[in-house]
Amino acid sequence: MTDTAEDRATIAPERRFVATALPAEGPDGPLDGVALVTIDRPDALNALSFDLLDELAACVEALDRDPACRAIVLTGAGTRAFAAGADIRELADQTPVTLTAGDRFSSWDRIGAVRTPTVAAVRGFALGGGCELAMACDIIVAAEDAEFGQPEIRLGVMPGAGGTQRLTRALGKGRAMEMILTGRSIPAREALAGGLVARVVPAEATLATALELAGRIAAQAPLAVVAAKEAVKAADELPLAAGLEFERRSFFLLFASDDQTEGMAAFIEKRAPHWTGR
Ligand code: CO8
Repeated sequence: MTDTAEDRATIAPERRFVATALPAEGPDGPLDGVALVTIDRPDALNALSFDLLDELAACVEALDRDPACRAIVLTGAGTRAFAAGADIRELADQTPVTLTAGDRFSSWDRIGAVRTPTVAAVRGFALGGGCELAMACDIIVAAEDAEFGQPEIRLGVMPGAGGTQRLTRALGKGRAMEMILTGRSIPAREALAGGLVARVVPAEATLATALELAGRIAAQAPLAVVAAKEAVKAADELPLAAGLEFERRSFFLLFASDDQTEGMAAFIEKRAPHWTGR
């Protein structure tokens, strides 16, 4: 019998492909509120097997439930790849029936539903499912040697975990079409110019930069961070008028929080705010 996504999450298989640290270790010691999640399959360029994705989804969901975690950095082990795509050996034997009955793509929905801000630290290849995973994160920090692409067309298929939608939203139709229809990947600088990534840094500085960025997010008022992330995400889904309405309601709601009172009082009293997340 095929186990469901829920079973797989609750049974919590032993960690095989994903390592988690909370708090993450920064250059100057532990980073309060920041978790580091590392995809650890470097011998296959961190290719995303179904089991790996289930494990990743279970990890980020557990962190999302943990109040001690206020930002998540996702990276790939080694220096060569964030992730070189879905596991082609595993995909090769699939049929429409196994893909439908197995419901293994539900892990993508679980990863995309995380409320805690996520920062992808990308070195090397972010291809196919790897590019889709980076794009499912809120912010991408790319190494100068990073390469983003959707090469599925060269395998006789097409992106299946968000590539046609998120790349188009990030880079516009023309560039997304070119990349998806030819399989051409783009270097980090081109991804930066197009707005796909937020920062390009020297390769050795990638993880430290992502952790530092996550640390700055983790230091903000927690409720405001979650509400702001939700509103920015809504910009992809809603027409402008509905998005503006959603933003305004979220803004008004934050005036019920202790952190709004504290943040504004701290500004007026010229002191640092102390957030309680209430
Ligand atoms: N799947 C499985 N194994 C892989 C993958 C992959 N995607 N990528 C690399 N590997 C393995 C190689 O087979 C090799 O293993 P071994 O040493 O046992 O032969 C090892 O990693 C090292 O790779 P290479 O020897 O190929 O390294 P190179 O430096 O020569 O080349 C490349 C690096 C260019 C990145 C090359 O490995 C490559 O082209 N990889 C495949 C890239 C690709 O096509 N990605 C898209 C995959 S399809 C996809 O992502 C669909 C997503 C759909 C949704 C997700 C569903 C789960």
